[in-house]
Amino acid sequence: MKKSTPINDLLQINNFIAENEKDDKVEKNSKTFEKLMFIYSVAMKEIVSKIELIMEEFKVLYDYEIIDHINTRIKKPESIIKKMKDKELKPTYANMVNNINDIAGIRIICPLKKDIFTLRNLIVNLPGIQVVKEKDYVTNPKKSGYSSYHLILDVPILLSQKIMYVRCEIQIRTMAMDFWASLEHKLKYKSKEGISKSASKELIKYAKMINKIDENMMTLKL
Ligand code: 0O2
Repeated sequence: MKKSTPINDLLQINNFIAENEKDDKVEKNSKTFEKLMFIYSVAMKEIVSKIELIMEEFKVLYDYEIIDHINTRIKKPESIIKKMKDKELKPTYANMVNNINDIAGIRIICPLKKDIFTLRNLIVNLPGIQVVKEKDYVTNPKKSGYSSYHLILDVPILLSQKIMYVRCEIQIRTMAMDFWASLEHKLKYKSKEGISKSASKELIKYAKMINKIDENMMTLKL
């Protein structure tokens, strides 16, 4: 009888980049890029299915909608290259897989601020998940007013009986935080000069108002 392959071998994402290609410039039409994006999308689906299970569990067992909705995206090649440039890195395959943490991006939108922390605790304790980095912009918003909880995770996926850890970014925020971040993001990218000083000031003011609303919403019984 044929012996089954053990699942304890680890596969590295770097294995999918040929040795002589590691320092090559990222080329969006290459087979290598296609393979890497496939791996990121598998990891993204894997973690999303686990989060959806948490969502269903809360709905069915506790009659509570802890998640309003989940958005996912694979970062566009142009944005990956721009981010490497902003980080003053050469746009190579090796730099891409080693330094860009949000190629697979998941955004969880929940009703209340307290849901963010409940979800954070459940996600970091999921079996197999490795936490690389956390940024709590909910407790400490960014200077811009931006508020969200960021988790950088290594998510295990199974490929041909081998486990590979793939980096994903999860952003968790309330509906109100998402409203602010989406509009601010649009404003930022609309003009080359970015947001004017006076608009920035207004946005900081609105972020504070939104934080107040999020706090007050928690006093209502949902
Ligand atoms: P996009 O287009 O949303 O993908 P890291 O390398 O992971 O340690 P990183 O990614 O440089 O750190 O920084 P950070 O602060 O964790 O931000 C990552 C993402 O958070 C951004 O991705 C945005 O999605 C969001 N974000 C951060 N700051 C702001 C802000 O001031 N306003 C808004 N609207 N979003 C913000 P990208 O790649 O910049 O953009």
